[in-house]
Amino acid sequence: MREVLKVDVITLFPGMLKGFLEESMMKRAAKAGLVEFGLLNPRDFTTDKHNTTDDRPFGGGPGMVMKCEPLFAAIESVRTPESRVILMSPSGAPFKQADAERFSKDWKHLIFVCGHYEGVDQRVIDALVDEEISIGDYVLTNGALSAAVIIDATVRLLPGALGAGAIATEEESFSSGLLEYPQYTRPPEFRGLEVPEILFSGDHGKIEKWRREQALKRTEERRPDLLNNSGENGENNA
Ligand code: 21W
Repeated sequence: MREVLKVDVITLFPGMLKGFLEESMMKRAAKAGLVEFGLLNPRDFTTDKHNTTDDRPFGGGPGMVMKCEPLFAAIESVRTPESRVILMSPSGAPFKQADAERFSKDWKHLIFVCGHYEGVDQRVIDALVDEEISIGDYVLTNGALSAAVIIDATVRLLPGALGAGAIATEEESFSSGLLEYPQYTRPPEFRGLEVPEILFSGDHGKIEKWRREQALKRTEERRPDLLNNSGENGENNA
């Protein structure tokens, strides 16, 4: 049985996460004692009178770099030997479902450090960061929303986080390695738009086979990269 997962987020924009953490499954998981959230603002760890969190890059160049002192102080205020420190960074490793599974199982304390401006002083990364993660190939203004994405994907995997009628992970997209098959519900005809006849056949073997074919066709069309059957995906999309 899992102990409570502590999740701290260090960000200059805690307001971007506050609403998210107080809504929906995050709120429920916290109320149920599965997870405990903390928000820390590096600005609160500054000691100069202007509360400086960033400065110009040595060597020149555009933008600003997040300074060591406030980030070290913020991280060290919550870090224990059991913490995993994760930097949200456009140069990080691409986030995968397997990472969410790992975070939900292997650690009792996650600390997400969100960058801003042009990045974070490398000494923070070298001294305190265990891994760097990106959520995809597009440019955000800061790491706060990316941390929300990781937290959402992780918390829903905590035992007891899904309500009744929880879907087994095995059946889900990205765990099977395929995209999902198309789904339909009542009515059987809407504005002349019909539901595929096979779904009314009652032949569960045939329905299963049709769904697998649909999932495969969709994956070939939209995400051929997922079908690279080398085992590289760590999945079994048969
Ligand atoms: C955007 C930070 C651009 C830095 C060295 C010299 C976290 C993110 C972020 C941001 C730069 C993620 C540079 C997908 C994202 C994030 C803010 C550029 C330029 N470095 N996943 N010059 N996309 N973004 N640094 O943007 O913090 S995870």
